[in-house]
Amino acid sequence: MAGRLIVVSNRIPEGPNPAGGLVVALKDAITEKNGTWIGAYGEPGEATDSFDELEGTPYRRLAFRLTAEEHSNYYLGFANSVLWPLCHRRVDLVELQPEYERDYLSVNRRLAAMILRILKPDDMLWIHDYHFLPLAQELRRLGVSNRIGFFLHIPFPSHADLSVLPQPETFAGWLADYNLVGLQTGADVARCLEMYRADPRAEFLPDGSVKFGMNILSVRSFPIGIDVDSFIESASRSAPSPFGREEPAKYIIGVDRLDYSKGIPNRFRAFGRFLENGGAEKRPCLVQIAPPTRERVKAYQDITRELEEIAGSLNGQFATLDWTPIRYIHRQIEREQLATLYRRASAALVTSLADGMNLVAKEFVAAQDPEDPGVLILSKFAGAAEQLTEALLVNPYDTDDIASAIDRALEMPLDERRRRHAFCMQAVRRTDVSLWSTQFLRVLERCMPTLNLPSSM
Ligand code: ADQ
Repeated sequence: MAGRLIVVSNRIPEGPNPAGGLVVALKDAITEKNGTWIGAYGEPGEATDSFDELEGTPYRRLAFRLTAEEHSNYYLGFANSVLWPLCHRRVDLVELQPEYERDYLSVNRRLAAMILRILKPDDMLWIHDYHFLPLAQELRRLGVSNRIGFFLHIPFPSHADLSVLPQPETFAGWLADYNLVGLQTGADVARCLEMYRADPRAEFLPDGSVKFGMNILSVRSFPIGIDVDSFIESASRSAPSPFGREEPAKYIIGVDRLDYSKGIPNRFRAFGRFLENGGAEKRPCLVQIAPPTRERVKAYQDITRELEEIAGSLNGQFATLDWTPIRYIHRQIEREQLATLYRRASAALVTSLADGMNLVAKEFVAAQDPEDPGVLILSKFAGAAEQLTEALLVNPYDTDDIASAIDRALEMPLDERRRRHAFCMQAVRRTDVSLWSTQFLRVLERCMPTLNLPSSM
């Protein structure tokens, strides 16, 4: 491919070596293709109409700033109080406010105009996530016919949930101006195609792509993964215990952003049930690492309080002088420490109520000692369950199901642990993050180019 690669994501990678998964996934591709990364940066301030160029990376970084109002309405509002709950089956938490959608559209429009000024005819664009669903439509309105790919990191909403939006049909229109829409799983692709099947404007072509107006859209799954070798390397270094002298004899690990979609209260309750059912005699500890996010959104304040209450009450009920059942750490920790924590754990609990993929599940598998691996307990509603079918799959809404999986994980014989781990490890390798980005870009390059006419004015 001759053209450059332009990546757009919510936050621009900060500093020369940020550890985030997306940066690791795209750093090589973007550096090789003389690429540019576009994203928001800094604190809200003056609106910018042209990009600020940031120095210090092998690829070009162009940053834009949101105003305080845009941050409230576009980011905390439409993106995180409408689209996030909608895509995570929490329509009860959707907050519809006209100014949210207004600013969501205007930020995307402004960004499209800024991108137009730096775009060359053979550049390829890769847009990431729900913050930018209408970006291709805005670019097409400006006459852009470059190939544009989109990847949705979170679950694709069901047709029924979409009807919560005041104009549900806009969703199909937004996506229809991309050439390729990448989703995490086969189930996401099925929901997306169900949306187009119900839309009279869409027509299915024999190869399964969707014709919508003048555009032809491909919808495919590209399950995201981790940088497997570097994670194995971090985990197998003989690092000192992150607990110092306070390491529990046996512990189960949970690592999540503090988000209601991750099912952490259900996990705590199930751990309580396991303790009640006789598990307390084994004195295991649940180590939960959950840094806060989106603290200005009420649903996030509510879950923070709820978790503190459950953890406090279970510790009150079961703790002894030398054993605290739940250790709840409310902050970010270093990646190296995280790898060591995973490796020393007897099991991991991933109990998302809905989750695009869940990289913690893959990190935990990669971090294990294959000779004596820990057991992954995984929600069947996390995208990762489509690949990690030999994890102990649980229904996160069923407290008893999770409680008995905890018991089973802690009692599992070594040969069964090895067998399940080897299977999961193969799946983790098959979805290594470098393959993920290479495959997406290869398919995007082969997509039919767009005629220079917007499909949905
Ligand atoms: P997230 O919802 O952020 O991502 P996840 O896939 O689990 O969820 O990734 C979280 C990352 O943050 C992991 O790499 C994890 O190690 C790290 N992390 C979490 N808590 C941490 C802590 N306390 N300290 C340090 N690191 C921590 C969204 C979607 C997911 C999808 C990803 C990638 O919601 O479903 O898998 O994007 O597409």
